[in-house]
Amino acid sequence: METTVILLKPDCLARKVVGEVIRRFESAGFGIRGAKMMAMNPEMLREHYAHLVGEPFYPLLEAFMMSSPVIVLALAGDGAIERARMLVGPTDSRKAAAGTIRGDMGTDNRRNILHASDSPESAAAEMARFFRPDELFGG
Ligand code: IDP
Ligand code: MG
Repeated sequence: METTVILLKPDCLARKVVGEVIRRFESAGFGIRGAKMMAMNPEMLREHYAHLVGEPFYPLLEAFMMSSPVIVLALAGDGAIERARMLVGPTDSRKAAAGTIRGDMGTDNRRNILHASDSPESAAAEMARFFRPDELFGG
């Protein structure tokens, strides 16, 4: 069993598709190990999106991610990290296939509904970044 970290972004909450996104993961066999609502701040985002801090679009990304609270999930399953990325689809919602979460619910390459860890290393770092040990169950 592996655990991946999902962030339900402000557009997910604004579009009221939180339940639908969680339903898709549950239907695919994922189990919930941790869940909470939290407000992002610039320091946390600079760490989480360290690979993008120098991009011209970074200020808009930061503003978007702070435009409302997000919901952080730790989801467990066999091959959870890669399987979640498959369910989520590519970064640009406009290029994501129908049937993927971003393809069905996202808007563009910034407003794309959710984040999913992209490797075992980032999943471990994100679990430590967003959850205290006593906020993670099972696994
Ligand atoms: P990912 O979320 O598919 O892993 P990353 O390249 O890690 O994609 O980018 C993180 C987030 O930054 C994206 O989900 C999206 O919200 C935003 N982003 C990425 N590339 C662009 C871009 O070219 N323009 C605007 N926002 C972007
Ligand atoms: Mg990424």
